[in-house]
Amino acid sequence: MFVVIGERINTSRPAVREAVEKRDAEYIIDDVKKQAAAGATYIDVNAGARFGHETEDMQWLLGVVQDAVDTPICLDSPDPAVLEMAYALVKQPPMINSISLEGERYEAMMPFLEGKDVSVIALCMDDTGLPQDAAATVARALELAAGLEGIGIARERIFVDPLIQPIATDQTKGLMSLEAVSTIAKELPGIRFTCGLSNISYGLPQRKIINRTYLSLLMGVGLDGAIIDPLDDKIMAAVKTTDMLLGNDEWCMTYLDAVRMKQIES
Ligand code: THG
Repeated sequence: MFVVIGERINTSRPAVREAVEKRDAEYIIDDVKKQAAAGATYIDVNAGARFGHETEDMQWLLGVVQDAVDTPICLDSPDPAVLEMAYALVKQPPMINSISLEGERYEAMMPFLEGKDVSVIALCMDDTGLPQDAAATVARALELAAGLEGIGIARERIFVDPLIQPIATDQTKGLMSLEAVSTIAKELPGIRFTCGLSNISYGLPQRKIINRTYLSLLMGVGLDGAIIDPLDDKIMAAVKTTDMLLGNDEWCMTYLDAVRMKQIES
């Protein structure tokens, strides 16, 4: 089953930021109940946008979200100390978002992750920044997977994030991640993938059609999860339709159920 990581609880979104500032639990509860009902596999929680408040905002959000729904949490922070604090507060095995090859982050994350009952997002980022071609993305994914498998994280629980980059400034960036995902899937059978999509459409109009079309292309080469808005009916329809077309929906049952519930329309 495609892994839908619901992206909405992120303080970079103005409405969430305001709710967190006011400690408006009702707003958050209502939002995550809708995400869970719409089929989120995980609820991503990112409290990074209020500078100096990440730890206390993350603590508060985790309390509110976990009182409202039983959906597992995707803990989203670049700061290993925040992830470690947050890990102690989750009631179910979380997804850890994320580790990368950036030196300090890698060194702090590895001992923390060792022996933990978690899934992990492995960002193909290092101290030189974003990968510049598919070969670099592949090399970084292999290094991250070897490290994580070496500390006992099962391959099926490693979600490689190839780091999608804007097509507007470089027309090769769409193919770059498609090629990377396809190669990594062959090199590491059983590895998983996820990504945030919105970077692909940065700088272009009508971004959502670009995001969901690219999502289908990525699914075609093996993407099996994404950080998306589960309340966006059109992207959820694209996920279900693509999953069916790729042979992952026996008798088209999930597709047909979604049509019957008016979640998918031409
Ligand atoms: N990879 C990983 N984690 C990530 C990202 C990634 N976490 C953060 C981010 N990228 C994914 N999360 C979001 C959350 C909200 C929005 C986008 C990505 C968002 N986007 C529109 C905007 O920017 O204006 C608004 C959409 C809307 O609400 O209508 O809000 O790449 N591992």
